[in-house]
Amino acid sequence: MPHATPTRTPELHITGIRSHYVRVPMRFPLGTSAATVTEAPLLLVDLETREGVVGRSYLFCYRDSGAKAIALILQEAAELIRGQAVRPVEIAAFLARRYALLGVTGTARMALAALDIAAWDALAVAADMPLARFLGGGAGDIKAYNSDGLGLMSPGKAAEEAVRLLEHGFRGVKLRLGNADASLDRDVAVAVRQAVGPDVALMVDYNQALTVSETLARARPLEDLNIYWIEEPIRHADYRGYAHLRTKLPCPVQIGENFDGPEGVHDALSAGAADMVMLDAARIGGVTGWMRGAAIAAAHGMEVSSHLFPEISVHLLAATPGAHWLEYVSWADAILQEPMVIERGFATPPQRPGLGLQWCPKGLARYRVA
Ligand code: SMN
Ligand code: MG
Repeated sequence: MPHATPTRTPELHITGIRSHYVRVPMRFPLGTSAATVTEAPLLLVDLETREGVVGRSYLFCYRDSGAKAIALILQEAAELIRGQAVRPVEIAAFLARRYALLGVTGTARMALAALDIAAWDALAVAADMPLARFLGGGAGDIKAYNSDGLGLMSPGKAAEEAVRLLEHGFRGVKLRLGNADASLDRDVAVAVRQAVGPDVALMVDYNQALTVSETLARARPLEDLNIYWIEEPIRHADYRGYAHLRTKLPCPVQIGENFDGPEGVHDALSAGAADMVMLDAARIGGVTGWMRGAAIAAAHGMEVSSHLFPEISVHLLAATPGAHWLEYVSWADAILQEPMVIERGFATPPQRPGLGLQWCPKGLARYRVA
């Protein structure tokens, strides 16, 4: 049989970026020790190319001002790379220099990450492959915990919500703690453990609310609750503090959603600051940053979980050695044509080309911020 001649995908070139800011009400409002979020400020990004391929990504921007600042930086960055070939590694290096004086951190980091993710999406779409496979990963099942809701709330409410969150077969939930009253933290954790039973993974997240000594004091009464991991109890970059806590706490220390680029993974792990890490596709620097961060984590033998953006993270975890848990949130459902599906508590990258993101016109019209 004659071989089919492979068709060569033409190189793509950037013509511009469009972003859409939407504020989507959350099914389960999220009260953390830092702030309460009731609407998800999402920035949806389209990277347009001369060849007609559109690459997409989206960001959760935490606050209204975050979305506005990121949109502004994205527009400026798009001007800087207009006409360039879609080569994410080269673009990342180019923009890192252009933004070095402002600082590639915070909102600037997130803007460049959105661009990077959209650029990788465009390449995978052009190659007609799911991003997971384009990155050399499989279609593997990734276990997912339900991270909707379970913010700071009363023990009764938390117990009720935890049970609802286990629908669709989830085998894990994450409870936010860091109440001013330490005994309330303990009561809520006990109520949730009782409600979900002994076999569900129960993570706790303090969002940097505590000091080292407060963490030790609050962890002691949780000892018999079989906590799966304790997340960000102290300031995110206090790696010495985390290294100390690891030797004293009865459960694994999880950090990483605030790693500022792959260098953050290196700094934290060489300081012995974590038992496991979770990468945030935006703060780690998009797909390019994630792959580097995942490689560093792999060199330390770490398990790698994801932070938010489940539709994007599922592809990245499928290409990550030591892939651990996907953090599932439903926040983007209302603006997606095909919202993420979790089956029996597992996530699988969709077989559509690229990330498989298509904006739902109705959702866009309804939740768009003028
Ligand atoms: C979190 C994420 C997004 C907004 C607030 C809090 C939290 C998590 O730290 O890990 O889910
Ligand atoms: Mg967290």
